[in-house]
Amino acid sequence: MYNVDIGKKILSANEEFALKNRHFLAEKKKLCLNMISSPGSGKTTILARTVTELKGRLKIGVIEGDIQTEIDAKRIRAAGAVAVQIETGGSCHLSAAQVSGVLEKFPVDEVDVIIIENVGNLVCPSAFEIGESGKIAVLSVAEGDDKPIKYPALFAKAKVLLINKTDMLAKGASEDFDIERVKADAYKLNKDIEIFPVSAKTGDGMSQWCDWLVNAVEKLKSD
Ligand SMILES: Nc1nc2c(ncn2[C@@H]2O[C@H](COP(=O)(O)OP(=O)(O)O)[C@@H](O)[C@H]2O)c(=O)[nH]1
Ligand SMILES: [Mg+2]
Repeated sequence: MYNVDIGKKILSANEEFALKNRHFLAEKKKLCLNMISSPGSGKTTILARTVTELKGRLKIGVIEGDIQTEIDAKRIRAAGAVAVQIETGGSCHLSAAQVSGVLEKFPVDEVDVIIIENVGNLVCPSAFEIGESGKIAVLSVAEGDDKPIKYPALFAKAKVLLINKTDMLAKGASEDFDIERVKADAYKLNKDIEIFPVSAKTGDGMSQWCDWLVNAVEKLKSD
């Protein structure tokens, strides 16, 4: 049996592409966020509302990942931002190679930040780096407050957690969803995570998330 240690980590093909994307984006000083959640928690609605709320303040470019269809990219374009759709054709997560292919033709210089909406899934997307500066987790109140402890990987890695659909709580729907429990569980996994309760439908809480985004872009530019 031979055990050869060449003292060098061998990167997977995905890690190679993620590194390439990271270098490309770092050279251009562009913030790139990887948005991850279950299907239907409100990623596209949050993004469309963020584009509208930050019009004139921040230029957002979006890469949409879905198994099939251009529906989400069209929704983002309708909100006024550039959006490119990746259809994974069955894969439950975006790969760094797919993102690399899009970045080659994306108008990166014309935007301040790129947000990538990953395929709706709480598990696989958090296991594959795509060259992002950080991950944004979205959890809607309709999904139950036990998700951070049941799916810890995403919440442990995310820079931001958006707790969406808070309007439902006000209406008495999902009344057993305990926001304080979610916050406590998320902080236990990740003491630095920033948590913003929002309603992409009513706009409640969106300005705090938008301010965080603007500050994160400014910080990267001045670093
Ligand atoms: N009540 C409520 N519904 C929302 C909110 N955000 C999104 N939705 C609805 O949730 C559904 C899924 O939203 P979508 O943005 O497509 O989720 P995605 O699959 O994560 O991109 C749509 O019917 C949205 O209108 C919200 O803040 N409150
Ligand atoms: Mg979507």
